Amino acid sequence: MKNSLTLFNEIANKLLVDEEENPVAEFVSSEELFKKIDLELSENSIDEVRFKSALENLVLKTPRTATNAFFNQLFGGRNDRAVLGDLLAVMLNNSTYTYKAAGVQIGVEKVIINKVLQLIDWNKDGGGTFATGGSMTNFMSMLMARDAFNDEIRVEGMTQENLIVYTSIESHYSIPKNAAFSGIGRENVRYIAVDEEGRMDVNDLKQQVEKDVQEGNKPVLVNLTAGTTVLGAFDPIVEVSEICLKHNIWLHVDGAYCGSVIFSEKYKHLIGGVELADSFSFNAHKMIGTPLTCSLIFVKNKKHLYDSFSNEAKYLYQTDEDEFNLGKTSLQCGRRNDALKFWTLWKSVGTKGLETIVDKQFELADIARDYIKNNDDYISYGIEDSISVCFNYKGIPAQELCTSLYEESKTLVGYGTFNEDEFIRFVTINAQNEKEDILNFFKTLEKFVHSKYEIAQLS
Ligand code: ABU
Repeated sequence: MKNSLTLFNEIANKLLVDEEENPVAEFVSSEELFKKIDLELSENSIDEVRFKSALENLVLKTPRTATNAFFNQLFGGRNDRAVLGDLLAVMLNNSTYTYKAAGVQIGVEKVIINKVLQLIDWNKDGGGTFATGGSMTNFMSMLMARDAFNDEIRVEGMTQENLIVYTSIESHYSIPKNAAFSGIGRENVRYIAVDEEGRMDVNDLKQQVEKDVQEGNKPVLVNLTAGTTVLGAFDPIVEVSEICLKHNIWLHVDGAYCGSVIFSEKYKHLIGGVELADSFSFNAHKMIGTPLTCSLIFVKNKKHLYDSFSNEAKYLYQTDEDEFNLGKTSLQCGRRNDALKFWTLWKSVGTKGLETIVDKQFELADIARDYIKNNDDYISYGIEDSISVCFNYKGIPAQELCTSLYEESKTLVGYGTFNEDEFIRFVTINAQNEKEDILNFFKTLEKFVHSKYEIAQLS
């Protein structure tokens, strides 16, 4: 039997070669999935030839998120050095809850957390940890906000108090879900209006908070977004922090999408004032380009992580201090090592290299915006200083166009809405792309529209 690593190399190489020629995988509809792909699990083992062929087929038919034709989501590309780290993490298979089980890998996580804390100026009392995604880091912030408001809730359960959470109408859908999970309740989420560029309207927030205070409700959390999912807008941190300070409300900055601007001299002003928040999160699997998932949350005072997430467990914590038993500040128990892929990348390119990765995405977005501005067939719906480039082409409904491009295996791009408008959301998050990849996207789109809509109408 062939060693599985040899098999991995053979299949991975085949994928790399195929991706060059076919950046979009053949479309397999959900209706046809089980007919077209051999996914069946049988009673008995199968021979190596059939196993390899089933695996190869599965890999080659899987949607390609690492190529220069994937602009659909808030991640993309394949960073070699980060992939190396993740492969090693799988080989090592540590669980990062204790020093005993993870040893030097705990150091990997701590060094990343400490470096980022320095960037925010939270290195004195601050702390941080990794979670399974942006929804979970938002959840952690909500739990810490709840417990900071009333530290008996985690002991006695929810009291009669109406705890209130504020977030903009453009924020991530995890906020109402997390309000349900945390016992705060979906109905206690106040959706704050945004301005014409998708940023939280500070006056609306102020009025809502004051109304709640007058009515005897208890404001506990304001969730700001650094990079809204559709437009990529950044909420105003400094002004909101004044409201939070006045009413003693926890301020979280959800930078899952674009919080990584913290690494860029040119763009870090977009999260200016982040040090005024109580917690801040970002996903390195988004702008930094590590494999999924690599989500980090930071707090100004690490006491809150311990207050909300630690629990004694004699069968687990048997050596070393809390400081090195990272399970004491984590939402999870068993926890995969998501830090190593970030570390291998950071170690190899340096902090300057991370900055280049972030800046490149804005450069690519500027190229796309210029193209749109200089071509009358496009209408722009986006904002500047964003890596989500939003537009429509020749008045074709965005949903229809994105779905056709997908089903005909041309390119993967999604659509979004803001106010009354629906448009294509083209995300330039793959820092391995170059100008020609961006221009190729537009060429592909135009050629597709020409053959599907224009020639078809003539004939
Ligand atoms: N946090 C996931 C957002 C997904 C998307 O809008 O592409």
